[in-house]
Formats: sequence, C-alpha cells, structure tokens
Amino acid sequence: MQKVYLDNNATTLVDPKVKEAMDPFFTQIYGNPNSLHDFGTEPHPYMRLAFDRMYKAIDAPDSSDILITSCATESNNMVLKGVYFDILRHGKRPQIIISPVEHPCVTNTARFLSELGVEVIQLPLNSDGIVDGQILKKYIDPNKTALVSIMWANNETGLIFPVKELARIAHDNGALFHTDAVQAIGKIPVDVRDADVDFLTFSAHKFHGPKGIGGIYIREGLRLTPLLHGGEQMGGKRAGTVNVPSLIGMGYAMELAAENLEFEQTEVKRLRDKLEDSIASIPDTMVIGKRELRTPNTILVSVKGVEGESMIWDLNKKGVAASTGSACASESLEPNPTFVAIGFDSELAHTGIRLSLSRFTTEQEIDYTIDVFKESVERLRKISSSY
Ligand code: C6P
Repeated sequence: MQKVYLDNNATTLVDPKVKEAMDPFFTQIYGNPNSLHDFGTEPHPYMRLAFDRMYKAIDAPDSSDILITSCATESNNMVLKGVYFDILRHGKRPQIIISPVEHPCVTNTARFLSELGVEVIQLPLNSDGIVDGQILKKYIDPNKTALVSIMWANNETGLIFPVKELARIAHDNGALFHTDAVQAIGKIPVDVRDADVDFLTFSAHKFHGPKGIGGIYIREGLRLTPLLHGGEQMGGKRAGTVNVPSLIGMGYAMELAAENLEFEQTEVKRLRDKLEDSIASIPDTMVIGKRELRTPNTILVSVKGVEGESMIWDLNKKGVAASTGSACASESLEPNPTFVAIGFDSELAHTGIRLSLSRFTTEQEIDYTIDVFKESVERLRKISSSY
C-alpha cells in the first residue's frame, strides 16, 4: 500500500544529509565536550560550526546567545519560568500575556504560573484568527506586563502572527517579548534582528533535524534563570552534557531549512494549494484561515458531518497520515481549542483535519491523497447519514 506522510507539523523525517553529518559523532568523535583531553576538545570546531549555522539562519547577532535545550517544550518552559524567577515573582510586574492558541507547553506553563500568583491574560483573536497589534495594545499594561509570549506561526492552522509589530508594542510598554517559532523556521523567513524579539524558541525535529534537541535565542544582555542546575555546561545556563550529535544535526538542518525557504514558498506551497483546492471543492468543507496569512505547508479543514478522528482513521487505512490537530492533544476528547478560539461551536470543533506537507512531499503523493480524501469523505458521510 502507498504511504503518504502529511503530518509534518507533528514531526519531520531527518534529512538524510543531516543524518550523515551526525553519524561520526556517535562512534568516532564522541568525547564529552567539557572534558579537557583531546577526545573532549575534538568536537569543539564542529559544535562551533553548528552554532554559526544557527546564528546565520535566524540572523542572530554574535553578541546574543543561543541556548541548547532538549526540545521546544523545555525552551518555552524555560522562558516563562525564567521570567517568573527573574521578574514576575518579585511582584512589580506580575502579568504575562499569551494568545489563546499557544501550544500546551506555553498555556499549561502559564496556568502553572497563575497558581503561583501570576496574572495571565489570554488575548482574544481577531476575525482572521490571529492576535494583531490593536488587540495587544488594548490589553497590555505598561505598569504590569512583564512578558508577552505569542507564537510566530500556529501549529494547527498555520496562521502567521505579526511578531515584529507585537514585539514593538511589548517593548513600547516595557515588557519582554518571546515567540515560539517552532512552526515558522524552514517555512517562512525568521529574522530575530528584524523582528526584534527578546527570546525565540525552536525545535530541530520540525525542520528535518533530529528529535530531542531544541534551543532558545536570547537577546544580548538578557538572562534567564536556569531550569536545570548542576554542572557548568553552557556557562551554567543549562546544566547537563550537551547532545553533541543532535547539536551537529540541528545546526545543519537549520542551515538547510534556510536554504530551502524559496522551495518551501514555491513548490511546497504549490502542492499545498493543489491539495487545498481539491479539498475545498468538496461541498460543505471549510479551510481555516486565509491562505495568504498561513505558512506554505499547512491546511486545517473542517469537513461538515465527519468527525476528525473517523477521518484520520479512514485516511490511515489508505496509508495517508494526517492529524486532528496537535499530536500531543490527539488523545483528548475535548473540542479542538484552536477551533473554539476561532469561534466554532463544539460540534464543528470536532471536525478538524490537519494536513501538513514538507519539502520531501511529492506531487504523486498529493494526487493520491486527493483521491483518498474524497473517497473517505463520501464513505463517512454515507455512514453518518444512514444512522
Ligand atoms: N507540536 C504538533 O503536532 P517539542 O516536541 O517539545 O519539540 O515541540 C513542542 C511544540 C511547541 N510549540 C509548537 C508551536 C509546536 O507545534 C510544538 C509541537 C506538535 O503540532 C506536537 S504536539
């Protein structure tokens, strides 16, 4: 049976070139980079190259910091909890602002902080499904807001947030600005200098790097209280021996992601649009979010009368991997929170299907998916109308 992977917002395949670059660091260049002997110093130039590649890919100034973490979940926890320890808990600025469609690693961390006394504001979305400058201006408090944390692109809809404008408003009001750029890197240009953000989160497995490694860009002059205490690795900012093979892979994967941006915005987009047009031609389907406001690889569609879960299982039987939304919320029976935030009733909020492409998706796979998707909708609608 043909297999088609259209869940690239959950994770991506490791680019074979990245895997090849990582290989020597398991069995040949395997010293602990904090050891003083030659085995320990041997990985240093390769690690430096990985950092240089990342600095270049996101246009980070040399004077800023890129901290290596185990994943975006850790990065987001570290930013929110770091700001809690550094600012919020002292009470002068006790408030953080987030969007209602952040990943659970932001919303649940914010909820945890609210139990410690932090005031958490979840902004409403505008009619396009994003937070705009007007909304932030209405809610930000120059005397209270310590941190605004708003994602660069949403993992379910692909909708892109106006991060540069939001960062400016945060700064005008004396607040720090963090963005979760997990779904932006490799899909749209991400330039920390131009966007003028203070903290930025990323995760290698979303851009054809390995799982289990991510990072935080930290603007020059800022610091975050560490989450992990222990040794002096990374200047004491995050204890624990760094995962060298994955760091090498992440650096190279980010460089390739930046090099392939043009391809993503032309060829991947062309295939996404072809799939989206075919799905949208099925009666009673609704694609969420204006196309020009979305990342080039993502479709979130509501198929009226068809439960998202049933559709996913039906597609899976034909070898097509899609999702109902975030992989980490796929076992929840609650309505999709993104749909709810956008204003859908609870029945429609169960009808979401996310299809996300990558630079490895082929035209033949898209043609196959179009046929399978149409057959699935027809079959499931027939079944539900027979009840
Ligand atoms: N979203 C999805 O199916 P980790 O796995 O910790 O590196 O990434 C977490 C994460 C953080 N922010 C955003 C915007 C994300 O999309 C994700 C991961 C996957 O949408 C898995 S839940």
